[in-house]
Amino acid sequence: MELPVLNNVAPDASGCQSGSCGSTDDQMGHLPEHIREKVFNHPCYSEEAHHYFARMHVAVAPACNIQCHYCNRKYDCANESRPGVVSELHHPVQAVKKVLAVAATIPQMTVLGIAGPGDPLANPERTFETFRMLAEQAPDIKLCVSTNGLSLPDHIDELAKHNIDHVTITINCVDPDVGALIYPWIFWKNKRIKGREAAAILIEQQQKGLEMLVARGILVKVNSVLIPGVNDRHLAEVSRIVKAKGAFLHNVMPLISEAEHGTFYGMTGQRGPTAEELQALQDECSGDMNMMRHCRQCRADAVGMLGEDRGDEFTMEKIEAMDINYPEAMKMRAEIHAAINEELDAKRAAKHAKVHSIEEIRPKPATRPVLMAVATRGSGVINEHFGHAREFLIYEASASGVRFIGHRKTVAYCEGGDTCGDGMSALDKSIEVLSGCEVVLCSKIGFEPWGPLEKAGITPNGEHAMEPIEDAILAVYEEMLSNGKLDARPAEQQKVA
Ligand code: CLF
Ligand code: SF4
Repeated sequence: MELPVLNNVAPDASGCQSGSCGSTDDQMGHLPEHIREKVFNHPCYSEEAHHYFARMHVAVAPACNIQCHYCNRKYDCANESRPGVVSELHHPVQAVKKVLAVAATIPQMTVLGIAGPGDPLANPERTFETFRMLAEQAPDIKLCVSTNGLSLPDHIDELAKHNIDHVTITINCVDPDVGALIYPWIFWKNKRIKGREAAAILIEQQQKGLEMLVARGILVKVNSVLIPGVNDRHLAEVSRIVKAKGAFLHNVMPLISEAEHGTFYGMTGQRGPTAEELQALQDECSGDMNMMRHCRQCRADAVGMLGEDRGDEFTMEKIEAMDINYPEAMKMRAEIHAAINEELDAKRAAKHAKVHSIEEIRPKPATRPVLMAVATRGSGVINEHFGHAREFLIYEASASGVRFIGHRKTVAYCEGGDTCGDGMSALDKSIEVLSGCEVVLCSKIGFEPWGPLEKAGITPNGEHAMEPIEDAILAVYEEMLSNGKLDARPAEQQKVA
C-alpha cells in the first residue's frame, strides 16, 4: 500500500479561537494567537476541543528507564493510560500506516501522541523515527509526547526538530523524600539507582527539561498522579513551581491502584483519591494555573475521542485489509475540519453576544452553587440517552456562571428502546457516581430511572436535548432560581424576605 501525504488543514484564523466562558478555554481567551493556534484543536490542551476533536496514540515505546509504584510493566503506562495491556506494539512503519488509516477513517483525529506503553524517550530511535515519518507524511497532525522526564534534557533538540509542539511531563513531586515513596529506582548512566538519590536525579532532570522546553517555546503540560497520603499535600507546591517555570497546563489525575493490576500500590492497599478529594486539590491548584479536568487517563494505544476507545477497529490485520481512497478521505477530512471550525466560531460568537452569567437574572438574591451532570457523546451538546451513558460530565452552576468540574465513569445499562427497566444494579452505580449532583441532563430518559433518581435527590431532565451544554445548564439554574430552590440565605432570613 502506497502511503499518502495528508493535506495540510489550516486552522480557521477568523474569530476567537479561545473557546467559551466558564472553562479552561476561558483562560485561553487571553492567550497570544500563536499559542491559541497550537491548542484550539488539541483535545487534551483545550477543554472545548475535546468535545469535537480526537487523539490517537501509537504504542511504539515498550521500554522504561524508571519504576513507578503505580505501574506494572504488563500494563499500559499508568501516567497516560488506564491499566490494560496494549493490544499491539508497533514498529514505526506500522505505526505510520495506522495513523494514516485512522486519519482517513476518523477525520476528527487531529493529534498523534506517543505515550508508551513505556517511556517514549527511553525508546528514542523508535519514537523519533515515527515522528520523522509523520512530520513528512501527515503535516496537518499535531505531534505530542508524554514522558517521565528522566532523559528529557538530552532530547530537546530532536523534539524541536520534528515540530513536536506539545510535551507532557509527569511530575509527581519536587521533593526527593516524597519521590522516594513513589519511585523505587531509576536506570541512570548504565546503573540502577535507588531511593532518595534516584528521586533527586529524576526531579532535577524533570525540572531542567521543563525549563529547556519552555525556553524553546514548546508547550508543556504537567501530569501529576494524586496519591493520598503520599503527595496529596505536596501537589499544590508542585503546581506553583511548574507554573512559575512556564508550564501551560496542570493535569492532576487520580491514582489507579486496583489490586488485580499487580502494581506495588495495588498490592499494598494504597488507595486512590475520592472524586471530592480530587476536585478539592484541583481547585486548590487552580489558583495558580490552568487545570486540566477532562483527562480520561487513556491507554497507550487509544484511538478516538477522549473517553472512547476505537482501537479494536485498527489492528494491523484490519488496516492491511482496508481499502481506503486516501485522496478522497483527505478531502473529506479538510471539509469536516472546516465545518467544525465554522460551528465553533458560530458558537463562540453566540456566547460573546450572550452574557453567560446568572448575574443577568433579576432579582439577584444570594444563590448557592449546584452540581449538574450531563450525558453527552460530544460536540458540546446534550445528545446522550441516560441509559446509554458510560460517563457523565459534571458542571457547577453558580452566580458567576458555569464551570466544568470533571467526568465520572459509569456503566450503560439500557440497550435501547424507551424503557430503561433492566439492569437496576447499573442504575444504582449511576446514582452512586452522581452523588452530590442535583440534576442530570440527558437527551432522553426512560420511565424506570425517574423514581430512584428523584429519591436520591437528583432531578432527571430530558428537556434540553441537542442544546449546547452550558446554555442548558444556565437555563435549568435560572428555573431553579425562579422556583426558589437556590436561596443560599439561612431559613429565617428567607422567611423574612
Ligand atoms: Fe496523548 Fe497525552 Fe498527547 Fe493527549 S493523552 S500524549 S496530551 S494526545 Fe490527554 Fe489521555 Fe489525559 Fe494524556 S486525556 S491521558 S492528558
Ligand atoms: Fe510505568 Fe510510565 Fe512510570 Fe515507566 S514512567 S514506570 S511506564 S508509569
